[in-house]
Amino acid sequence: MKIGIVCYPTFGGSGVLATELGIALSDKGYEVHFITYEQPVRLTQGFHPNIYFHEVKVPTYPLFDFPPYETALASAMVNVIVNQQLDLLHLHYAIPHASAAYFARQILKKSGKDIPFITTLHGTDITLVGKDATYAPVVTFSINESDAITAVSENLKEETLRSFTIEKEIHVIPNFVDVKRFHQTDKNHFKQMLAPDGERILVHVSNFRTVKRVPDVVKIFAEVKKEIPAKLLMIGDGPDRQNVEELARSMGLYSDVRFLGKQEQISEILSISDLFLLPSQTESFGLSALEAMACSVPVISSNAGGLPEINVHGKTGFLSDVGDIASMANHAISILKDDETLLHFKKAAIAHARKFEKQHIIPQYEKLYEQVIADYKTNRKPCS
Ligand code: GMT
Repeated sequence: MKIGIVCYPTFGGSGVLATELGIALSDKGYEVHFITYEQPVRLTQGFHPNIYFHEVKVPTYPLFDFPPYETALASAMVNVIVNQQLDLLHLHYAIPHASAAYFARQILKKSGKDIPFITTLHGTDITLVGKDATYAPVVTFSINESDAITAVSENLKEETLRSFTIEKEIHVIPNFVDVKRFHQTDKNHFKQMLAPDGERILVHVSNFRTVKRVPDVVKIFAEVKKEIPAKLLMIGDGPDRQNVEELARSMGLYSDVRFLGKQEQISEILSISDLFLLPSQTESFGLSALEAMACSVPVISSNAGGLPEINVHGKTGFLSDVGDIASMANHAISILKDDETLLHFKKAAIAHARKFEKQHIIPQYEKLYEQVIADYKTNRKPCS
């Protein structure tokens, strides 16, 4: 089977998941074609003979204040579908991928070369951006025109049904983790450098957008540090990074907080970490927390969105109300206070993460692909 995957190529969770899915499918013998504007970040690690990357180029012109990416993307989809004889398109993040795919499919119907498309909803395409009136009509239409719709958590499915008029079933296929790549490895020399006096290491990974409430991470850390010697690693970059660096400086914490920026070897950093902090305003799933758990790192998170579906309160970590810094700090201290308790949470974190191992999840996508392709062939209607 030849599958086209359309995603954002950046460090965001939807692009990471799409890339991991493409790699897993190619390992199983599928031919995978990524269609996006840059090489997806996780695709830069190693060569995969069944994976092709098609760059969407968006030419500029003095008339364009906003170069039309969606048009360029739809044209790229048409070219790749025809030239590579794809069987299916799988879109990650609805905007603008689903509407571009609808457009491409309409174009191809004229020549009978049209193929079905599946849209996977990831989070902010529904919870923040998608339901904004600026985009909502196009998002609703193109989700409904998808041949199948998936959501990465039960919570996101419910949120989608609350916010849009959806006429089709939404299949929940949770995100997954490759435990062969994400597991704790011995990086003690590295830990020694960052925490020379045996301090606990707390870590946060995100795109530093407002929705992540990154200032809360620093405030939680400040409370923890009053009780337990600790260091904080901040991984990623984005609009709030500068403010948060300033906050850490103004709170006198800068020597204990390291802003490492975007990193590719996340599992190595997670391997030396004791606790993952994710106090998000909204989070449809929290892939970064799952990757942390796979590396035996317990999670202190908010209880927003789909987070309770992966972080089990009192077992793999703790959940608190959004913005409740005192509660998150107290829970963090309760995990970090002694080695025995920490080890207990670490073991529970990895055990729970294994339920989301890729071999349990990928077959759900494969089954859906086969069904969608078969149904499309049966119900195919020529363009009127
Ligand atoms: O805003 C982000 O966190 C990035 C965003 C994306 O789509 O790139 O992440 C969303 O998709 C991830 C993968 O499915 C989920 O793990 C994240 O929870 C989700 N983010 C939000 O809902 C805020």
